[in-house]
Amino acid sequence: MAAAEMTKPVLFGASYSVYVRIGRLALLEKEITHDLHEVDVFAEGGLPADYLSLHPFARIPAFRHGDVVIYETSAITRYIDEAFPGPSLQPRDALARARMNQIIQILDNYLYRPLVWDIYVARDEAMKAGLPADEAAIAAANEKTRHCLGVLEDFCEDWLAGDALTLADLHAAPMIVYGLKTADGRALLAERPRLSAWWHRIAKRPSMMASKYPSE
Ligand SMILES: N[C@@H](CCC(=O)N[C@@H](CS)C(=O)NCC(=O)O)C(=O)O
Repeated sequence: MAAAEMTKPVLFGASYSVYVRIGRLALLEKEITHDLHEVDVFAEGGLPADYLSLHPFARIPAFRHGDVVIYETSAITRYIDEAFPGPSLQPRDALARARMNQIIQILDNYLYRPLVWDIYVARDEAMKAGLPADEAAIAAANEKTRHCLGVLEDFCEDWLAGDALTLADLHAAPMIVYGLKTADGRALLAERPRLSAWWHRIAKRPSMMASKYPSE
């Protein structure tokens, strides 16, 4: 066993975070013993000063494994998959792997913002403030999310990138969880039968149970 494999990895970030959960899911699916070091990126006092040595862009998560420090979730999850034993979370075939990477990019670029921020966070913040939500902005986010889920529906088989669980599924599920906390998100997912079946499949995985958001 390489020396690096004998060091317990640490994921830095908050348990409410979509991107931290993606990293945790990869660790849990590979059954890698690890620590979650809580870092609240939205804390009033800001991030601990030394966190910037792990992540110069002040986002979460960051990941440390021995002397290795990695930030950017997709780099972290690929490292986790490739540096540790356990079931492979990436297809071997070049085209299937490209599809998985394509889906991850779609999730980052076209789903995360409208579904998580512009629907879930917008409604949650309005509700907590006792104010009406900006329905026009939320309607626009619904349309963007609908379009994105339609694209994902076309890719979706048993899993998002084919017939086996991959990093694409682990990237999507934490976003969908927040979406499903809203009536908008539930209605949008219900329009997509393959994605709905996929959701029931992934929601039952022990990794999903073990990484629940505090608010879940
Ligand atoms: N591209 C980054 C995105 C990570 C990200 O946006 N994390 C959020 C929490 S889920 C964050 O740190 N937000 C803090 C901010 O926007 O200031 C990655 O893939 O790791």
